[in-house]
Amino acid sequence: MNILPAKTDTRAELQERFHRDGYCVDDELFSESELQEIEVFFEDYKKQGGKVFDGGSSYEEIDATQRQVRAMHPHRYSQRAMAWLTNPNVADMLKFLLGKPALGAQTMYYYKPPGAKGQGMHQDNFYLVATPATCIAAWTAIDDATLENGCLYVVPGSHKHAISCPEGEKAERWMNYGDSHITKFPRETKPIPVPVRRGQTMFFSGNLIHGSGPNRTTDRYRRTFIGHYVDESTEQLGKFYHPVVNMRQEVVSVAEYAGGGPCGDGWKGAVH
Ligand SMILES: O=C(O)CCC(=O)C(=O)O
Repeated sequence: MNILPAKTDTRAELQERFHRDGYCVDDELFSESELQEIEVFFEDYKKQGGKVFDGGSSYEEIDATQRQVRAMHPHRYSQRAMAWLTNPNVADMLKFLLGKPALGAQTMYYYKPPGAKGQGMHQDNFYLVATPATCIAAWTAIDDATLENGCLYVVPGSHKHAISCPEGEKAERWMNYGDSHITKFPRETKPIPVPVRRGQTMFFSGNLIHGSGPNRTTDRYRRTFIGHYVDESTEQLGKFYHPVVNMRQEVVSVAEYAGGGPCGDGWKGAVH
């Protein structure tokens, strides 16, 4: 049985943890009625085969055989998803953690149904290639996320490591969590699970090594609304993450990443 964390930490403690470990978990940034709205919206979206937005479908089946499904970039098609990306409480916490206003770059919704496999261990900024500062995620649980239904795992402190670039063909399977291009895990620090309650938001650095466990239950989804952000000083960002918006929902100009970073000129980022 998982013990889920209760709300106890001050903002200053969360900030300290974020800088020390690369992540922290905050509570109640979304109201219960907003959580219900998100839940209903994405259930409807799934029922309609991802065709409920103006602008077309963005419902993505990552791996049909593993029942791993997610919606990609819903904020581009829905004003409501844009409002969740720019939620004032999330924006305020991001500004507190980053020391600068945040810009929104990506939204996703993971359904993670019973039987879904996990997400391979990775660092988000390998994909977003935000420079000079790394990206940050705000990952909000719509269901309690536990060891049984596939909560996130993180390597605390790994945000202080550089981005790991793929080395050769061999991808390591890390436990049951799917393929990962990261072949050299910082072995001195083991990944740890981060169970969270419905409505808690986990913030984590774009350099933090993280993934998620499989959903081993037969009857519980592990749904999550995720926003990926960069800070206002960002000069370049991978081409899959434009347009970029500020927290007033205005499009702001950020150049497309031109290559030449830690993984070489050929690497221009990817859909994450
Ligand atoms: O929710 C998951 O299982 C993985 C999410 C993730 O890797 C991310 O948001 O960067």
